[in-house]
Order: sequence, then C-alpha cells, then structure tokens
Amino acid sequence: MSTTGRYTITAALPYTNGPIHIGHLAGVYVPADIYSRYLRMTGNDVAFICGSDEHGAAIPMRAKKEGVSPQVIIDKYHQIIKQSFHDFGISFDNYSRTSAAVHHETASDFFKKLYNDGKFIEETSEQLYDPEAEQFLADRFVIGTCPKCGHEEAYGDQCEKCGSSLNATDLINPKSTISGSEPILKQTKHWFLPLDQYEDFLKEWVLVGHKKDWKTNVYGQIKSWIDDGLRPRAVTRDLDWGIPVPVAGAEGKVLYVWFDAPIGYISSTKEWAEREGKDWEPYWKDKNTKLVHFIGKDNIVFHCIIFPSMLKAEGSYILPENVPANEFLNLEGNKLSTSKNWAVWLHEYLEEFPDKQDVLRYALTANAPETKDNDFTWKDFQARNNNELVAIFGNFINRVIVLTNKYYNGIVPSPSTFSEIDQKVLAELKAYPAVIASSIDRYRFREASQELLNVARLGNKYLADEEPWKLVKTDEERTKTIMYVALQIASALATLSEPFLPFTSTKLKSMLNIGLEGTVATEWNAIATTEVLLPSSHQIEKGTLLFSKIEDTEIQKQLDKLEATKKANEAENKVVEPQKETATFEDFTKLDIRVGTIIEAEKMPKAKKLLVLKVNTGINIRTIVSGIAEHFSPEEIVGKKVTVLVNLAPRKLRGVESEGMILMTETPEGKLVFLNPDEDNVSPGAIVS
Ligand code: B3M
Ligand code: ZN
Repeated sequence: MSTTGRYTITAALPYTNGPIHIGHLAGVYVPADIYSRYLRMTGNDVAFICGSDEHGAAIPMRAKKEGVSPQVIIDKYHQIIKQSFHDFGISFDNYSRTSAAVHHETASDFFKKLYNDGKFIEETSEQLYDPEAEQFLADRFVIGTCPKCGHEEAYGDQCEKCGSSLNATDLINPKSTISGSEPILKQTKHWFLPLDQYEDFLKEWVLVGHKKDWKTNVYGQIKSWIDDGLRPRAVTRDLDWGIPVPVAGAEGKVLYVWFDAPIGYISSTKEWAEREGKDWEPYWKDKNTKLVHFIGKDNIVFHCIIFPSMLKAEGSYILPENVPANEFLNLEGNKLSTSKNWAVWLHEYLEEFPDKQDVLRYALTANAPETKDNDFTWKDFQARNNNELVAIFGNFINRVIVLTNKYYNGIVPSPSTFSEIDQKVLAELKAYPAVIASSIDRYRFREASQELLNVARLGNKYLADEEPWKLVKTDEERTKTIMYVALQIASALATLSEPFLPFTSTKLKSMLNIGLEGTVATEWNAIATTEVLLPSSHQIEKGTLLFSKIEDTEIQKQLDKLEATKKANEAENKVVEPQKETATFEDFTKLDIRVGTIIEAEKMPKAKKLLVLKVNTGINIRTIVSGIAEHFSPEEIVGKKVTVLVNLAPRKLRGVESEGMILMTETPEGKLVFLNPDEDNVSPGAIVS
C-alpha cells in the first residue's frame, strides 16, 4: 500500500473543439479519478488537476465549420465538457481553462524564462504557406503522407496512424486543410527547443531510470523516438489564435499549443491553490511530490519527451513520476471518431441512462484499454451491468439490507462466537484493501475493479453457504452472527467501491447510515485495521436497489442508433458514378420501355435474391426474374405499377426464362425502389420516352 505523501495528478486537457465521449473517459479520466480518489482515501495530499485546452489549430477550424468565432466554440464546449466531468463524478480539485488570465501569464513567463536563459534556437526557415488563405500551415492546417508509415492523412505535427511526431515540412504531398491547395514555401522566424540537446538527459531519466516501473507500451514508444534521434522542435506558430509570443519581433506569432497546454497543468494548480489558500509550488517543485500524468497514447511524446525537456530547461520543476498512458478504445469494432460521429457522447448517454453513471464507469474500467486497444460493445456493457453489478454486487447488498430490516428492524445484531468460516471470511475481507490497492498502485484498474467485485462475490457466497433465511427459523443466535458478518462485508464494500463507483458508494453509505461524523470506520485502511466496521445496534435504513437490469430493447436502441450513423456516413461517402459515354437518339429509341403492373410474385426456390414476377406489360403477361427479394416480400409488390424494359433479349436465370427488366434505383441507405409513374391513370403498355 502506498505511504502517504503529496501527489499532483493531471489528466490530459481536452480540446474544446467538441464534446467528450467514452474513449476519453475510459482512457484518461476514469482511471485518473479512481487513482485520485483512492489516494485521498488513503490519507494522501492530492491535487487532481485538469482544464480545457482552448488553443491550437483545432479550435479555429471548428469555429469555421460552425460559422462562429473561436471564442464561441471554446465557451460552448468548455461548459459541455466541464458538465460531463461533473456528471460522471470525476473529482478534479480544479478544472481550469487555458484561456484564463493565470494561464496566459504562466505560459508567457515560462517562455520568457527559457528565452532569457538562452534555451531556444531562433531560426528563420522555409515553412509551408497557403497562398490562397494567406496563412502559414502547421499542425492540423495541413495534411499529407506520413514519411514514416505512408498514412495519407497525417497532420503537420503528428501522424495519428503510427504516432510519429512530425514537422509540417516532413509531409509528402502536403495539402492545406483550409483551402485544399498545395502549399508553397515561405520564410518565417520561429523559436525552437533543441530536443537533440536533451537526449542524454532523457535517456538517463526514462530509459535507465524508469525501465522497470513504466508501462511497456509507454516505455517502448519513448525508446523508439529517442533511438530515431530527436530534432529541434518549433514552439511558436504563425497563427492568430493562441498566446502571443511574449518577446519583441514576434508580432502575429503565438505559442505552439503543445508548448502552452502542459503548462496548463501548472496554471490550473495555481488557480486551485489561490482559491484554497495554499502554496502551489510544493506541488510542482518539491522533490517529494509525485507527479503523475494520465493521458492517451497519442499524447506520449508530448508528456514524456517535450514537456519534461521544457521542465528540465526551466530548471526548478520536478519531472513526472509516471505516465500511465492508455491505448485506444474502439466502439463496436470501429475507431471512435468525432468527425464521423462514431462515438457514445457522454451528454447523450446520460439522456438515455440518467442514473447509470457508475455502470458506464464500471464497464469502461472492467474493459479498459490498458495494454492494448479494446472494443466497447453495448452487449458487453449490458452484460457487465446485468451479470456483475446487478447479479453480484446489487444482489448481495439487497439481501443484506432486506434481511436486516426484516429480522431486526434495521438494527445491526450482536454476534455470538464466530465460526471458523466466519473468521476466514472476515480475514479475507481485511485483506482486500491491500489487494485492490496493489492493483491501483500499479495502474491496473481493470484488475482492481475485478477485485472489488470479488468482495461482493465473497459476500454472496457466504450468504449462499450459510443460508440465514433457513436458519432464522431454527437458530436465532447463529443467524444474528451471520447477518453481522454480512453487514461488515457490506460496509467494507461501501468504502472500497468509492473510487470506482462513487455514486453507488454514496447511496450504499446512506443505506447503511454510515460515513457521518466518525461513528463508523469508512477509511480505506480502517477496513484492515478496525475490528468492527459496523457496530451492533447501529441502525441502517430501508434501502433501495443499487442497480437495475438493462433490457435488450434498450441495447437494441443504441445499436440502431449506431447503425443509422453508419448508413448516414456511407451515404455521405458515396461517390457519384461518372457519366457514361454518349448514346445517340437512335441508341435510345432502340430501348422499349413501358409501364407494367406486377400481377403475381413468388420467391425463386433456393435463391436469396430473386423473385419470379408475372408482369402485365400491356403487350402481354410475361415472366420477369428480378433481383429484389432482399428488398421486397412478394405480397407487398403485387399490384404495383413499375417501369419495364420490355425488349431486353430474354435470358435464363436459374432455369427460368426472364423476358425483360424492371427498372429500379437505390436510396442512400442502399434500399432498392421502383421507378413508378406518379400518375394513377397510366395503364400497362404506356410507352416511356
Ligand atoms: N488537448 C490533446 C488531446 O486532447 C490535448 C491534450 C493536452 S494535455 C496537456 O488529445
Ligand atoms: Zn505515420
């Protein structure tokens, strides 16, 4: 178990260019929250820090798309994101924003210090420029082919496919994302942080110093960057959105977003300290403080190479103790994507499942992408809820609460002698805080969440084996002891679940009537050290169900929603077929197209796609085989008026001769539809010309 100390825990600052989804929650905010809550509960001094990242190219781009100013965008999404975090119980000590004055000042001062200490290289070089938009192109303003992996949509600062960190001029076939035009090269002055000069420091600090204790996915990425050789990196940009470069001769230039954003952790800490009447500096400068960054894997280079080099260059800051970056979460087999709307948005989830914040927290933790990319499926979500939270956790608590109320009017009974089994169960219970803590200390939150569930399993098994509901008729004393033991387990669960399921923990504590004014032990470590967690004659409440079953129909609704998104995306991406070569009027008049009526329809045996139709063409009644069986049932098309190419050379399909072709078209969703005359009094045989 961790010894008490001071922790500065940061969670990646989300860009305010859109709302947040389950991928953000699973990868960064839930694990960071579990970690922070647990550390607080074990008596540590914790500053859990976050805020909105409101600079960078992504913001003006979104603004342009929505036709509003960047300020409108950051205000809008800052509010939505902040609300989502609050709604999901993410217990930040401070949630700031990089547009705050304290941040502008802190970031400017940081830059000036490095500038004055001669830590930057000042260089005029040729950079990509969009002559149409009259703007330099960097970061997300330019895409092109990644020189490392060949991905065709790499950004000017990073390839999201292979994770390489890039300079815009590295891109092959660069294209402006503003105008689509091909950029030209134009001279401009920038300040560079010479990362190559920090190679030795980084090697010593990470590659040697943290070989054993950092996650292998994180360590591996850092090593490959360092092995590739580091190059000077521009920390300024020619942009009109961001923090102005605070030195003379830098008009029209701002700090690179990845220079200012991590400093946002520091300014947010300052804002918090100011409000709480604390000193911020020990949280960033005292060697005994542990700094931990929670991020997704695409942010590793910035937190493990660039920001530490900045901190090192500044000289007075501590370095991160760990950066437990997660891999990515997919959704139903596909990459989460804001632009494709392939996501479960947190604010939308809450509309559908208003009291199920903990269910999502739990499902995302139990299936967290800790060591590899993982898939979120609605079926798994349902199973986690129904088979684990409802059937195990909720079921145990419900039995304990109901029976205690039924047998003892809600008063915790006095135990008599503990049997061997009781003693074993109580000893096992006392071991859990350390077991769960050990998983959390190693950033294994999935494992920790399963150990939490094992506490409920322990309780369920105990009740099932001891069967107090049978004994109550024959052995009152023994029943009291059993219920007393079960109540101790319930009480421990109320505490141990807090980091994972904060809403459930609060509910359970109020059901057990604990957590108020020190009458009952509710600290993490007390579970192991205190003899009695819930004393005899303590009054509990009646209680309600902690969790409720999620029905198939609710899950189907979510799946349908995703299916509709998929269809809409497909429709949007559908390419318009180029026009065919010219047909002369004579060519056209060769085709005899008539109105016909379908008078009979039946399935072609053993052919999934084919219907055999009898069609009145006005000329005669003939057989036409049509590939529409997956779109129409025979019954629904009898009587339909259709358009028929009647002089198509007959051909045999599955042994049936087809004399003509029904003309069809397709909806964006891929459903076939008939071309039928929109006048009722058009009769079979009418010529289409
Ligand atoms: N806003 C990137 C992101 O959302 C960025 C994180 C900043 S952390 C200092 O992926
Ligand atoms: Zn790449």
